[in-house]
Amino acid sequence: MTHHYAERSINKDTQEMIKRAEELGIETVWDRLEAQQPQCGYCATGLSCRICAMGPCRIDIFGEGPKRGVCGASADTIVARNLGRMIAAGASAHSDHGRDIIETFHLVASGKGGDAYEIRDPEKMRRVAAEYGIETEGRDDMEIAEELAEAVIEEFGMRKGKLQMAARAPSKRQEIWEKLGIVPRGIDRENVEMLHRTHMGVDNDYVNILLHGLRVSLSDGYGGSMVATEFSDILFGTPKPVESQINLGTLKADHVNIALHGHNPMLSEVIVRAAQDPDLIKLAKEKGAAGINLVGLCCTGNEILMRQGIPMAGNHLMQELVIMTGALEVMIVDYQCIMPAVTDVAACFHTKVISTFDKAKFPGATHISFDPERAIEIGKEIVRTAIENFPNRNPDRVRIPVEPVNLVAGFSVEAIVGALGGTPEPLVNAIKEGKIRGAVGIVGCNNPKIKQDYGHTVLTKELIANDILVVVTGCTAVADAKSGLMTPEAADLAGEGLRGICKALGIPPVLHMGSCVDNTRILVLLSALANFLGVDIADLPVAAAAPEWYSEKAVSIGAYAVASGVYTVLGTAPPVFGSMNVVKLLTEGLEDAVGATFAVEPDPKRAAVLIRRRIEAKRKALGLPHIEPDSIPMPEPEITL
Ligand code: SF4
Ligand code: MSK
Repeated sequence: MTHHYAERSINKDTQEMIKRAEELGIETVWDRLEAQQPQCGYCATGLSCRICAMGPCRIDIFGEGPKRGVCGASADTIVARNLGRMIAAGASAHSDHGRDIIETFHLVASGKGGDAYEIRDPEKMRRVAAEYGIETEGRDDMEIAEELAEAVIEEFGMRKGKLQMAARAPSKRQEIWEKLGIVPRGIDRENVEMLHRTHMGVDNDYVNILLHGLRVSLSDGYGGSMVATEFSDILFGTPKPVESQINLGTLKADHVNIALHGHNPMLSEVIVRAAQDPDLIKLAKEKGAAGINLVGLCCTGNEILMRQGIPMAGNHLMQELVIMTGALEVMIVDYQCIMPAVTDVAACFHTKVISTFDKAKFPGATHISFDPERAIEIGKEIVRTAIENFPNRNPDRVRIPVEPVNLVAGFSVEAIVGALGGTPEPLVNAIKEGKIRGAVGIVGCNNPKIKQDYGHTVLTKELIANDILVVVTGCTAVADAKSGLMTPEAADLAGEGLRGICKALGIPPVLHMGSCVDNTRILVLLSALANFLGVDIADLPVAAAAPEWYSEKAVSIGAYAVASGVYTVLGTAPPVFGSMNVVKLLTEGLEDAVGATFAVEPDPKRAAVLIRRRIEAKRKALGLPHIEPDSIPMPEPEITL
């Protein structure tokens, strides 16, 4: 095996554990990526199609090979169809998560939530109910909850023409969607329509397919994902700033360690309670442990970090490595972003992987079917399993490589506006004066094709140094926090204007807004800023980036960001380069249609310049003090596709 660990991640904990994997001869995601080389060029450029049994087909745009599939589909059609299906898969994943949350809320509303769940933010519930036109005055919480739950569940496959929460977007944005015919309807409807359109012999017009792709993504952004965020807040509490710690050093050698991995907070919230149960703590002590230690991974980790301050072990590429510490009794998985390989790694240690959702089973894992009506009982059963497994740990194999790093998380829109004194005005004024030049959402995953966290952290540092406020979610948030960027002291790395504001408010220059479904918080914040100024989102000095994305969900997120008017820079190439028409549409044509485009730039220092130029151009258009965009020099590329 080659020793690539220093090139694979910027983080000491990850490097150490990759080294450990090599010592133990355990395969990791990086080894498997290497084994896949060279990856298929047709698939990488979106030019392969296996939609029907006349195929599979592939288009050879460069050589003498076929220019059409068996059915006659062109490169444009095939690339657009593939991208459309990626958006639909990502939107479906988010939205099915949202459906699970709203169904749990419905259970609570109908009095079947047992001891496990309650409405922790009734005020927010009343606000959302009012948006749905539900009478709240003088009514009991549970009565409102039931009516609201039914209205939201109905929206998944609704008959009416528009998702309610799409009305949160500025009116100018809604007019653009109306004009293009992409006002989002029910999530199920948009996704099914995408699968229909991309069936052989239906929609063969790449523009038409991709416009519907935007509509699908909007049904995720203003539907499925927004439902997941809003109703998680209502059920589990709206996040407020909270201190915690991060990296593999959050595992404790003398404790029973349990990692919570995936995306859905329904079970993890219950596990947090079960881990505080005095009987279970007593049992842990009887087994020789000092206590029970919970750590998060990926976005389930973000959910319980934001609301409960549970420490975070790491992001996407660390899920195998956390097991290799030898100190993990149980990894509880729900769904999304869980590599099937975790059970192979767990088999080399005493760690048990427990799958919990019937729609997400993992060969090699123990399956404990989660039922919200028996949530507490199941939560305790899982924690007990972890405790019983503690004596099976081999202390000689335990390696906890680093000390944890501090962080502050929990910046919901409510928390941000609260910190500003109840109105976005101070933020708007700081932007107007140029103390803050703009704001950027950096989101998305890790991808082993990129040195882990390099893209996230370099881009973040470049932006804050230039007085651009950064908000983060998902695995970006984890990356930035591990690098110490999520403490108030990190304000010292910011430019003078941003530094002053962060110091005055006692906040970090990088605000953790949650999990990947919580990108909807960014949509809500942007709408609030645009509405405050009476402009469209596309007029604001803002942008988005996904420097290390890998998942179909990220494609949906990118699409709804652009469809909302936010310029979005991707660090890894989506499979579209087989059609220059599709590339031109995504990187240029969409500007006229929705006021924003995608860009692809693998070098985060160059991505930062693209974003700064965009922000300065928007400042100029708004008549705000600005730097001439073209005067910002573009560095030579250090990283290429
Ligand atoms: Fe080939 Fe057309 Fe079938 Fe795709 S839909 S596999 S291009 S024949
Ligand atoms: S977990 S979707 S790797 S952000 Fe949300 Fe991280 Fe991306 Fe999964």
